Order: sequence, then C-alpha cells, then structure tokens
Amino acid sequence: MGVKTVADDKYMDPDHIRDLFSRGMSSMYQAEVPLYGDLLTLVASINEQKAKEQLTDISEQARLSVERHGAIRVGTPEELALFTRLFVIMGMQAVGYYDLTTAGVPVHSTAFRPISEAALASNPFRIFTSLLRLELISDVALREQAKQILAKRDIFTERLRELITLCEQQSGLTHAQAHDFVGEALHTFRWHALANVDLATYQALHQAHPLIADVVCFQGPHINHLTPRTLDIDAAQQQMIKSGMDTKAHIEGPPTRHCPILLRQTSFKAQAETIRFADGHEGVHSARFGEIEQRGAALTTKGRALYDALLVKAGEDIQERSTDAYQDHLRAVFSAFPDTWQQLHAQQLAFFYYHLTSTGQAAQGRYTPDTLPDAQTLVNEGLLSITPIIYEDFLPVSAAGIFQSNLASHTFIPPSDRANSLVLDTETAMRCISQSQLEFERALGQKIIEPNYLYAQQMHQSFQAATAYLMGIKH
Ligand code: OOG
Ligand code: NI
Repeated sequence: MGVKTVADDKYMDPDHIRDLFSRGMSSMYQAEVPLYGDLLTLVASINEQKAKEQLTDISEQARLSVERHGAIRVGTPEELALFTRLFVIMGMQAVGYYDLTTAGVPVHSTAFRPISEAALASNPFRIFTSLLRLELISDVALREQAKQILAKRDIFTERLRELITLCEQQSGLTHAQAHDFVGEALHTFRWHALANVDLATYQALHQAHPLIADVVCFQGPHINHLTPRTLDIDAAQQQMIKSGMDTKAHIEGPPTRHCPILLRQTSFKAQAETIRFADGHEGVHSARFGEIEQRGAALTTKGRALYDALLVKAGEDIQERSTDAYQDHLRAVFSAFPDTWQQLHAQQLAFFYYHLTSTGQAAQGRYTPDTLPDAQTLVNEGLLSITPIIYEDFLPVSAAGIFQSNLASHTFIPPSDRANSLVLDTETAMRCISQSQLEFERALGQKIIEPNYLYAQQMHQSFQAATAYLMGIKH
C-alpha cells in the first residue's frame, strides 16, 4: 500500500492523520449524542481522582480520557474493502477476527488499529468493524431486497475516493490533503435521520434482526459508539447509574482484580431516536450508545484458555443476578486465575515487557549465550523486572454482550443448515470458522493480523534487548 509510516516534510504522518480523525469523530459524536459528552465528563472526573494515585507522568494524564475505540457495521464485502483502504492511510490495519454468529449476532468482525508500540502511544484509536452476514437471513426474498438496497448506496463521498486514490498513487497526503481527507472521511460515519427505505421495509428487516435494519436502512455506516478509557470502571459504572444513565447491568469481561487482565467494558444503552422513512412516516431507531473501557494485561494462549473456561463456568446463571451479586460471583470463580504479576509471568499466562533493574545494569556482560539463564531465573534473581503488555484488542463474548444489550433482546436464530454447521463436531466447527475468516479476509483484501503474534513479538524483542546488554552485546 506504500503509505509512509514516518513523518517527512511533504506528507503528513499517518499517526497524525489518525489523531485528527479521532478528534473529529469525538466532536461529531458529542454533537450528535449529547449524553456521550456527559459520559466523557463523568469519566474525566473519575480519572482525575484516580490518576493522582496511579500515574505520575503528566503527559500521560493529558491523554487519559481520549477515545480508545469506536464501532461501525458495514453491509457488503465491497464496503469492507473500502475501509481497508481508508484506514491504512491513518496507520490502521486489521487485527483479530471475531465470529459473532456463534454468539447469536449475524456479523463477523475485525478491529482496524495501529500496531506498533510507538503508534499506539501516539494515538491508540481503533475501529471495531463488523460485516453483516446477509446469507444468514433465511427469507430469500428479504435477503435479495436487502442486497439490492445495499447495492444502491455509496458510503464514501466522491472527494474521499479521489483522495484515497491520490494517497495510494503518491504514497502519502500533504497536510492540506490530509485535512481535506479527514473532513471527507467523517461524512461516512455521520448519523442519518432519514432512512433510505419505507417503514414497511424497515419493519420487515427489523423483524429478521434489528441489526440488519440498522445496517441496511441508512445511507451510511454511522458510528454507533465511542469509548474512552477509565482508570476505575467500577466507580464509573456506579456514577453512570447514579446520574440516571440507562446503564448495562453487568460490566463485561473479567472481574475487578489486583492485576487487571484483558478488557472490562460497560455502556449506557442505545437511545431510541426519531427517524423519518422514505415514505414520510416517522419512527424510532436504537443504534447509538456510549461505552467505557478499562484495559489490563494481554494473555497468552494458555492464559486466554483459562479466562474462557472461567467465563463459561461463571456464565451459567448470570442473568438472574444483580450487578453486585454478579461481580461477587465472578470474583469467586476467578479466584482460580493467579493475581500477582510474578505468578502470571511464572505460569506464562500473560505477556510482559522486560526491563533491566539497577542490579541488571551492574551486570553488563556477565553472561554468554551459553550461560544465559531463562527469563524466570533472571526475574527471580532481580536482574530483570517485568511490566504487563496491555491488551489492545477485543473480546468476542463481551462484544456479543454489547451488541445484544443494544438490540432490544432479540435472539438470532440462524437458518437450519447454518445452525447445524455451527454446532457440529469440533472439527467441522473449526473448518466453518476458518472458512468464514477466509471469506472475511477475501473481502478485506488482506490477511488479518493475529493479536497474540504482536504481543509475543513485543515480549520477545524486549527480552532480546535486555539480555543483549547482560551478554555485553552492543546494538
Ligand atoms: C460493536 C460491539 C463491539 C466492543 O467494544 O466490544 C465493541 C457494535 O456494537 O457494533 O465495540
Ligand atoms: Ni465497543
């Protein structure tokens, strides 16, 4: 794709373009959904209190409550392909594949996000992007109708297409072009109060699944939420309830822990908004909500397997429980998940960065490749310290929970042939899953990056750098 990853005089750095874009999205969404502005204020005040206890770095504090992610849903493979081209200009690539059909939501998804440590630090903004699986609508006539409606819409402005092509040709955008590009890109994510179908069509699609109506009936893939980071999601959730927001009953993800892992999220639910249909009728549509998140350590495959197993164990009777009772129950089940960084490292449950301690600094050249002890020994002997690598991705079970809580509790039942293939033996299920990932990648026009590959690489590189010093190897 030939987009420059470093700033030069002529072209704007993709990280800078992403920063402009995320700020533009934030202003636009606050103007469109005023309650989201209230949520940002609430989170900023909680973060300010917490920051005094947790963070010392002032520059980090300034960026604390900025949005970490947003989400959109697209209708066709062609639309998805356009986003691959749009997001790469902002330094964002498809990471992680999430098949939500297994959780009753007729989409599969990826997250477009920056991947290098430096890019994440400069602006971590990412967009969770879901592709509707129209083939799962069992009513053939309705499926055809949905396809035809989608085929007629154009979600990018003409100018945006021109700028994307220009960027691809010249391998970057000048500052003026980049500002133009961000302005044009924002149009794609705006809300449309005017549906592109009549009321009857909306109702038929809504009946098949509310999500189908949300994707098919509008002129573009409106941003459906933005999500700032909070330092204390339990306090923020309480505050949201107190201030009268229609808040999700449960925080998605792991319970409160000393050592936070993965991702915890909650939201105020989608608001019913007045829309007008092509035939002049008025109605309401619920799509847009406000979410908050708190992130912890990325887990290894082994750690993730333990997390998934405990979540299944905890999940059997969650709906009956109150918020507090659910959290207590979850905490009890998760007592089986080690909760010190040392244990998480020793048992290889999470990914870490290694740093030389002062003892390590004094041990330059002490080892050769043959005598170098393993990581755990170096940590035990105090030569290396560890800090967790933060999880930058999403959780399919949480994502499905988020979709569901904003869809007026509609359970999706796949057509019978699909239903069978989704619950057959593991081997068939595996083949099905990778088959749908292949289809998704074909639409994207590129391979999806595996999140754990990135974390493992970061861990490995930091170990290499630290131990090179201990072996007296100069870089
Ligand atoms: C996306 C839901 C997934 C998250 O934070 O897991 C998501 C959607 O509702 O379109 O954003
Ligand atoms: Ni989200």
